[in-house]
Amino acid sequence: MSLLIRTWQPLAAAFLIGLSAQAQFTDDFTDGDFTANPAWSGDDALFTVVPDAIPPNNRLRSNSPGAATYYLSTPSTLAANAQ
Ligand SMILES: [Ca+2]
Repeated sequence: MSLLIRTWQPLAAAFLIGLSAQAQFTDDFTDGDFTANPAWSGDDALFTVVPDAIPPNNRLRSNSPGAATYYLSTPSTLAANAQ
């Protein structure tokens, strides 16, 4: 019986990790615009979207001249469904 549990524990862990990954929100900024689809808000004057080394991907970059506290956020319903 313990052999069966030891065999299935890694599979169960991989399954649960896969489920938790579905609760993550991602944005690849391929449209080059973080103010729409989805709309990110916050200190938007301190951010810009720049081309990534691998087209068509883009990257969100900070324009802050130095160390500071700034943020962007976007609403998501994924967290409400996470377990
Ligand atoms: Ca966008």
